[in-house]
Amino acid sequence: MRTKWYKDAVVYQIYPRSFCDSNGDGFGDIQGIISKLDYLKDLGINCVWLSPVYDSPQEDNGYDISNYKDIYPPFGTLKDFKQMLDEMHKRGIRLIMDLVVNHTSSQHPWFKDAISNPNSPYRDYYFIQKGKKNGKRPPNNWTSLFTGPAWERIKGTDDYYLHLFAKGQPDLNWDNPKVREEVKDILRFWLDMGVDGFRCDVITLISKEQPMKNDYSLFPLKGLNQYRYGPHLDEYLHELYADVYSHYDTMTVGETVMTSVEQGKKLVNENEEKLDMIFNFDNTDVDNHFGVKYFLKKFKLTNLKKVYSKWQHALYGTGWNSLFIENHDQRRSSGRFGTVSEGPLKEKSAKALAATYFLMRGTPFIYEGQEIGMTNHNFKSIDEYQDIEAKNIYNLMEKYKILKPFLSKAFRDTNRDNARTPMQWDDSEYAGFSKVKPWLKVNDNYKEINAKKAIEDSNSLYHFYQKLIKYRIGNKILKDGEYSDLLPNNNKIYASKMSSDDGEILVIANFTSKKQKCKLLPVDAKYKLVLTNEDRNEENYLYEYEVRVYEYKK
Ligand code: TEU
Repeated sequence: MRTKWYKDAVVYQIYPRSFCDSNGDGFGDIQGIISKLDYLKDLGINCVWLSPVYDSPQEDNGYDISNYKDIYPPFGTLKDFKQMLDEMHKRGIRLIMDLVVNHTSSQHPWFKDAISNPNSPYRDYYFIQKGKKNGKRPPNNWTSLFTGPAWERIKGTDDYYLHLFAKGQPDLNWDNPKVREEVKDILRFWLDMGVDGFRCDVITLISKEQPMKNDYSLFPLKGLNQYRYGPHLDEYLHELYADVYSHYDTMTVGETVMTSVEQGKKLVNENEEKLDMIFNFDNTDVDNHFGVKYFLKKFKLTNLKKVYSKWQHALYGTGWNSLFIENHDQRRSSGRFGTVSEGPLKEKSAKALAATYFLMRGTPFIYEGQEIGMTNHNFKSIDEYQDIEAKNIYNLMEKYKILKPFLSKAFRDTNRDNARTPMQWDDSEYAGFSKVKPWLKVNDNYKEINAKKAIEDSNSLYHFYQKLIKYRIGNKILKDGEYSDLLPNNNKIYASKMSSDDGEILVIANFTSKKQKCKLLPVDAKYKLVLTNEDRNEENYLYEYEVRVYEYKK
């Protein structure tokens, strides 16, 4: 039944409100996605991860769901959705949806009933507790991942409800078996329609230690240790697998924030039947302190190598990796991870990064616009931001002005709207995303950076990705091979080897804007050069940001 097709997948993430607007309301939609499926087919990907399109008040851009079995009208209808799914399948593209079930929207009928009716059967779907001091204080000191207390008082009562994210995102109580049955019912609804799997939002937070106690640690995110890998997490994930996933040919990828490698190993161990792979954020945390994105630190290539090695070795032979450098919560990779975001080496450096993260054991993911080198947006004022997290941080800086000097740069560089600006399709007004002013400002550089231009230029990053994808899909050495870091202490050159019974693949990349001598060069004559971003070739040197991919087939 389960073919593990995901091991030969390259996944493209669509953030639907920013991808393509077909009906001229400035907001992306499903028909817009359908109109771009040939673009995706040409790029070569064979799976799409679609960020949430369910009905939602959109307080957190759809990560707050009010009806799990319907579509938010500005995106289209269920009929549009089915048409999109069919059109994808016709093109050999699978579809995984975003599953957001750590919390619902506060507009979900369950929650509305739970807070308005003291005898509601839905009260136990959530965490609703009496406040302390006759309701003046919340039940404990936990804080929200979006800043401020994690408890909100229910109007007119002494009760509070838990929300680890926004106020409009009350957490579901997974200890209630009825909640788990509801989730299974949602999963079956979409799988029976033909959907191929799920990206499971903050799935490692679903089990909360009981009772939920005050957290006296120094870490600013209070409560974290009581829910980041809660006591029943393994059990609940296996239950979903046994009751639902095992009956379909699915793929699941769990978003696992602040997860250790030991925990990761347990989550994706193929014998334990929970998740097929996870997104851990060790790679995107290499340029911050303590996993907090606002505490920026200088990037070092050796730190990134350590993360790659750690996860590649940990999961070898037992579980599968996800490989990614961008998503809708991260800033753009252009200018990050040792690359440059401007000037003549911009695309070349992006190609070097692309080849390094793609050619390991795992399923590669590409976030919309990454393939054409879209960049962070230099927003000029807070009015230009839309993201709830960005606004909350901004308000925090306004309230505590003392934080401003520390946080301003991090706020500008790391806020999530950087990745959410409309997809740049061409050089017409609004970048071909829409005919009218979009919901979020288009990046000013759309005339230079857009898909049309990228397709026309045979040397573009887009065409490099096309080659990489083609090379990756079905490649047995990458699928079964073991990773090794050939230069772990070198801060300028990245060099890795994948080896399996079928052969070897070497990736050697210069991560500086200067020519570098490389002791691994020239490579043995048994290796054939299969991909590079450089026309020139020097025996012992790599040109600036040059990457070479060599293959030896046994
Ligand atoms: O994000 C999980 C998460 O922990 C976020 O706080 C993320 O780490 C942060 O935004 C980085 O700045 C998921 C979704 O991907 C995100 O879009 C949602 O806002 C969040 O869950 C709540 O559903």
